[in-house]
Amino acid sequence: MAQAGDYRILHEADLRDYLAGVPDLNALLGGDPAVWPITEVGDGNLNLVFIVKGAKGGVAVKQALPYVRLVGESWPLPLSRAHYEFLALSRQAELAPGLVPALLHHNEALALTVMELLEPHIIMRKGMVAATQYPGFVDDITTFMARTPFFTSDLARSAAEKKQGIAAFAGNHALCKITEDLIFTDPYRVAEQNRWTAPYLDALAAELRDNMELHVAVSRLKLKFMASPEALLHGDLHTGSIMVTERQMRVIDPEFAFYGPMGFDIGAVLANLLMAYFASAGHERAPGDRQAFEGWVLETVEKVWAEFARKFLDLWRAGATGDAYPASLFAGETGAARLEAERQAYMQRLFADAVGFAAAKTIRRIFGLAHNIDFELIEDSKKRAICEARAVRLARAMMLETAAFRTVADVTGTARKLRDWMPELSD
Ligand code: SR1
Ligand code: MG
Repeated sequence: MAQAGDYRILHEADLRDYLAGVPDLNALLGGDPAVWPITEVGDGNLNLVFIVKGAKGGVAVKQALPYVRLVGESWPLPLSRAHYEFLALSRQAELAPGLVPALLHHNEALALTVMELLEPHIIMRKGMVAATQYPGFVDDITTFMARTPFFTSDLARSAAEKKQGIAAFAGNHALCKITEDLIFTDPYRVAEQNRWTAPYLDALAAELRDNMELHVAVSRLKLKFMASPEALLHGDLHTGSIMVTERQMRVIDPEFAFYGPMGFDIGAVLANLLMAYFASAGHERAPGDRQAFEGWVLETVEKVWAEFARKFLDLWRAGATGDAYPASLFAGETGAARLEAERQAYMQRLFADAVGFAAAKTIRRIFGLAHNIDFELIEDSKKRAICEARAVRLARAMMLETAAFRTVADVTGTARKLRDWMPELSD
């Protein structure tokens, strides 16, 4: 793992020399290293990301900074996150082949990873702001969402293997702490880094600070996040961590990976689609001009859950090689029927977890430190606040009345009804 002292931030000239000095990368890039264009393109919150192009090919290079890029050196952050990201990408590549970028090179000391350059893929969030539909997305994301947790869970692994998995990621606690603070705590208290579309959302922000029922609900979710190592999670599975073309998808950036509750990643995907839906009205150039896109988003929310559940259950029915639910306890027809009922109950519990986590993921993007471009690119702040208030209304209900959302159609139906709801704003 990266050691203090061995590490240095690689600026353009250093990076050029470094890549030229790695024979495989030099050959892959090709031509004269002196003329390789190198562009820093990182627009995430934590790291440096470079695109390097040679005569023959290109690569993406990611280097962890020893601090949070979004905030600066006043917020130090361990370089070891690059180790966990590399480890997670390696596991995900085995479990969900072709759905993460190919790994080309890793340097632990420099906290640096070189990956396949994804072209012409773009960050899905950006595409959705432009109202682009992605017909290949559901199949790819649900394969990733089903296979990576299933094959790292007690349903597929022996107790010993599972605990080794937990141990391998247990050191990534600084990244978990970011989630624990920024998602499950800060939006519900006075925190220096909180921000929202003021003054319009002032009353909603105050409600988050004062509503004890919300504090209980979000604290239950926080505990579940901290104390339920069900499977290997991506840990930050929003639409900014997904690169797409119309037909292809790759999941990137698993630096928040750890063993946690499966519903957290599922909730992240659902929440980010729902936020794209609510933000869409704010990007209209003419009334109704994004209707087809909005219909596709809600259909996608429904299909993501349905396809995820189908694929996960298929894996469980076909390959329950783990120590949970021993076959010897479910013998015969009665046992098979009881086990199937148990699987259905498991999925219902997982859905409820996803609904709760989706709510928390939405609220943090509107009142916490890290916002998203879905809303941020709506220039007119009153318009933005209206879109955000609709998303918050759904999220608030999902957090406080989780059991009322029995099916994914309950979620999309409520979202649809809120599409044109006019909130009362502060002024
Ligand atoms: C300080 S990091 C803020 C956020 O950026 C990452 O993408 C995670 O979502 C994290 O919560
Ligand atoms: Mg990221």
